[in-house]
Amino acid sequence: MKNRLCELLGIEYPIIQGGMAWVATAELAAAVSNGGGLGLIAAGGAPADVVRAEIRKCRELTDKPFGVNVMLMSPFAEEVMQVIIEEKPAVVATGAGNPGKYIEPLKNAGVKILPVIASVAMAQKMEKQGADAVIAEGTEAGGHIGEITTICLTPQVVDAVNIPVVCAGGIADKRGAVAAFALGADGIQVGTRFICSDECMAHENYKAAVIKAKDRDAVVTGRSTGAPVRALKNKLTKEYQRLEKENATAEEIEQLGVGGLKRAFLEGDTQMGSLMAGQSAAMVKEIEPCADIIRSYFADIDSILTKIKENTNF
Ligand code: TUI
Repeated sequence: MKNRLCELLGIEYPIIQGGMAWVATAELAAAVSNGGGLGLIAAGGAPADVVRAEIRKCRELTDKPFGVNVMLMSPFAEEVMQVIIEEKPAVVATGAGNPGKYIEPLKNAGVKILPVIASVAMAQKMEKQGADAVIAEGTEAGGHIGEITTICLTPQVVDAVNIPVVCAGGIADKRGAVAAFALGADGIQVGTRFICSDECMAHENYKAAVIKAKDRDAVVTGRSTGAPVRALKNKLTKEYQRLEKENATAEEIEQLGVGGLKRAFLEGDTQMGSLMAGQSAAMVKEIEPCADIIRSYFADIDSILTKIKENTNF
């Protein structure tokens, strides 16, 4: 199903892998790009030299287009953007903020820019400032989240902008992909499902926790500090919730999370590690190669979407 998003990004299937801090390494990004989607290296909170090394590693692993996700709350965001302008990956996706000031320099470097947004106003602002597409991420997603659900956010963003819209948050399988396209999206972004891929470098305990997760296990902490994060319920999230209930200071709460992703990803600490994952974790059942995961989202999807269109008025 080649469409305008595939044309824009030079990919075979309209699927982007979510930019998961720590989890989205060069290996994962390259595997997704080799499978026909767009892989993203997550810069997360990493310094610029680490991101440069990841970009170069990814180039060795794939000759297909790939991107970098820049987490704008990172203290290194500015220097990471500078490295991106020098290294020129095909795409930059941004999260957790407004990338406005970077759009022009990125465009001048020939890098496509896809901001993740969680509201209609932000989508319109990004279009006006020259973004190539937007990734509309619903609250079902993992990690740092907005408030609106995927099913409500996507059609509103589709109606509000003319650039391609990528639907994100809760898309665990082909049913979710069909729903996203029915809502008018041009593509999907998938994060959690790719944690459980052969090529994902996350500790096996992290992958096992995603597979074990049930419907109510992906909980939100940090609402009180204004930076809500969705992760799998464990000792760490319970500790967060206790501190929030006791009205602890933002510093105390934030201190608890320091190093949490590293503990989960590298050490496999499923109790005090931050097992960021979306609500779709409950639908992930097995570890498979990225290429197979991508194919499973798109098998026969054209005929399914054609049938839907024949039977409805949109
Ligand atoms: O960024 C994400 N998800 C993330 S970032 C992350 S790293 C992290 N580590 C520890 C604590 C907190 C974060 C883990 N997961 N998703 C994209 C996303 N962006 N979701 C929501 C937004 C967003 C929110 C506000 C985008 C723009 C925005 O605009 C704010 C403004 O400036 O108006």
